[in-house]
Amino acid sequence: MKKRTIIKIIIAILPIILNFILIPVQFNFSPIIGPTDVDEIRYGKFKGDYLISDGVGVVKIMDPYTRQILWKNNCPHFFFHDADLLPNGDVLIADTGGDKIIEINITTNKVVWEWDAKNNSQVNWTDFGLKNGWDHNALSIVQNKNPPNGYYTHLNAVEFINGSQSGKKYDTVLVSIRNFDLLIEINHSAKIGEPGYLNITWHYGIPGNHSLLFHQHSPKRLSNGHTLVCDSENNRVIEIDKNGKLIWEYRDKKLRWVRDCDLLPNGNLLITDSNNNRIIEINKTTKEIVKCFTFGLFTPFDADLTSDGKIIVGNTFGDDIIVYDYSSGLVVDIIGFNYLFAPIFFTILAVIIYQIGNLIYVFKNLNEKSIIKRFRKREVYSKLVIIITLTIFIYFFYYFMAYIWNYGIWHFTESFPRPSI
Ligand SMILES: [Ca+2]
Ligand SMILES: [Ca+2]
Repeated sequence: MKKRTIIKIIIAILPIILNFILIPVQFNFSPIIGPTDVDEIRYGKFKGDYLISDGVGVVKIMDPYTRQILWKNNCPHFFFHDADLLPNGDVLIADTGGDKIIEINITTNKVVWEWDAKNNSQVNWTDFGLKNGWDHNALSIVQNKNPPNGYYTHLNAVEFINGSQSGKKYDTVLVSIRNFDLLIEINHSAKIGEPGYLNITWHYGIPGNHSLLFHQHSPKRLSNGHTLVCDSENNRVIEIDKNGKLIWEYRDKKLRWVRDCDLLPNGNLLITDSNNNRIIEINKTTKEIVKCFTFGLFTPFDADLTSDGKIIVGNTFGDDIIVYDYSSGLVVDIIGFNYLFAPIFFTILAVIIYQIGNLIYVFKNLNEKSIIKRFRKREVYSKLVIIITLTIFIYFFYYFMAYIWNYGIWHFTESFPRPSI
């Protein structure tokens, strides 16, 4: 086989090899790994920064402009899903791997409050189930603390609810327990020994009863007291009142695993349609899609509208946070490295290296006169043009990808309506 053919084969295989190397290595270098929930911090000394729940059990606060990590918890578990910054400055975390909700003081990095779904002295599920008339199937789900295939609770969301805003004398946290198909609200104010300590003050759903909820995500308490929740494996978003009555429903057979839904200031809903790799905004009344964001998305978990008019997305399998301009729909920033694009990136890099190698080969062992002579040849210029063009392309890689996607590719690849962008 000719030497050149061997080099060409290596160049073709190199991106694939690099990808295999990159995936484990990026765990050490990437600022974000498998992000789930990403919040813009709205108050306090971290105002404007992002609170990020990384899939590898780290919650961190990042300055989105400098990419500097300003804080991170140092008690990692395998899996965190969701975090909330509390008005007192602590961070509340849905510790999926530990079947717990924990509150961490940012200054001391110590756990200052916790609710443990596995701890009988904090919650007796059998008593709770019997009191609420659960059947044998529901009781057997909550009683099996070590299910053979997976987590006990897989609790996947926590939201702090200020009592004064909801007419209560105490604050609560709204928790989604995915494997129980259950939402609960827990008293967060009462301390150990005080009346009401860790009491479940509200709940919705029955374990195993999929007509109510089926592996839900991201419940939100609305200002009218209703609860908005993604009923993920039923492929719908529902709103229920405090008595558990279904008030509103958005069900579409095109939805695939909805995992986040926010009520926007204009009354529309921002929905993360995870397995369709898209964020949609729908009109709550007509249920029509009015906006759709897709660029670079790879099983996104959560999307929020920020105070400065951006949509920030925790793009779990893309290993990054994608930031869109809300009104134009264009990508304005990507935080982290999206290995979705790595094959393209490394193929181009390999071509550049190959062409540089070629150039070196052409000029090897030539004297000064012959070098000048060789520079007059068209072949040398074409190689230089390729190297310079591709180097510029690599440098502005994400901007080019964003441009190509926003203005072109989706016209051919997408079967969903995209009215506004
Ligand atoms: Ca959150
Ligand atoms: Ca959200």
